[in-house]
Amino acid sequence: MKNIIVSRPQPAVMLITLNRPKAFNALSKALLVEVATALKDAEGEDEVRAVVIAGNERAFSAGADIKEMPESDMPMWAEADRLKSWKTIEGFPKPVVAAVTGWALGGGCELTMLSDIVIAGENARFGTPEVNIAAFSGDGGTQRLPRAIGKTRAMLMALTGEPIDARTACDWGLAAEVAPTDRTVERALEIAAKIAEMSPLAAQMIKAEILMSYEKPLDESLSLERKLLLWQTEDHDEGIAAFVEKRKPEFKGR
Ligand code: DAK
Repeated sequence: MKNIIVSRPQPAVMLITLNRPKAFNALSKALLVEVATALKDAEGEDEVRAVVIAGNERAFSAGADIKEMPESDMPMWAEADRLKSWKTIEGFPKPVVAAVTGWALGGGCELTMLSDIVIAGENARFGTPEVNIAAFSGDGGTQRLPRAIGKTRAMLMALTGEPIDARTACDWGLAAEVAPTDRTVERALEIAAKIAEMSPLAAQMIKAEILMSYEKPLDESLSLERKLLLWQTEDHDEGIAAFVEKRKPEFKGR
């Protein structure tokens, strides 16, 4: 992989570090394809139970690669590899924690919104500046941003292109926590490690159910949730047994 670094700080946690520092981690097509490939690997490996996506201190990601845009003989947005990669990121079933330091702009901000938990470093800046190049957040941003922060704040960000700081992002619901900048990745890894201790079946089901609340009308999602009354797994039995026996559960993902 040329544009990302994939590591395993722990057997159950995959860390994907975006690695185009000179371009502020702009999301070139190649970088997106590599992220999607790493996530497919993570999906296929039972041992991986959570993923952390990070950038560097100056930039999580400055968004779509603006310099790639004129090279394309069709609208760059519509290229199949790009669209497929975003779809893979969107459909990744295991929990993803984003460790956001520096700029998270445009597609970079959209990538944070596709993550399940966002930890913002104190120096993080979130923004949707596409309006400055007469475009818009077209990889899900115009739809996910208002769902995350409400209409008027989304309009403010998208129509002015002005970024918001980490504390504001946290207050508005774009981030779950603010961490010291130099501890952001560590904090995200801690959270991922905690999730990795849980039953992977339960973790993936929780992710799917919470995402369902954004996608379906309430009556439909509640009735789907009700169908899970039949939920029965070995992990669930183990969780109950461990509670009764006052010991730590050992979840096997069955
Ligand atoms: N793409 C390519 N290169 C970028 C980049 C980007 N998005 N952002 C920064 N860089 C590069 C700069 O060109 C510069 O490279 P060199 O000149 O050194 O070769 C290097 O990173 C450092 O940038 P600066 O010199 O500008 O550094 P500053 O600290 O002064 O400023 C900045 C940092 C991040 C505030 C600034 O670079 C900036 O404003 N960057 C652009 C951010 C942006 O506009 N992001 C949104 C991109 S558009 C769709 C429609 C639209 C979209 C998607 C879908 N559909 C219709 C489906 C658009 C999505 C986007 O994300």
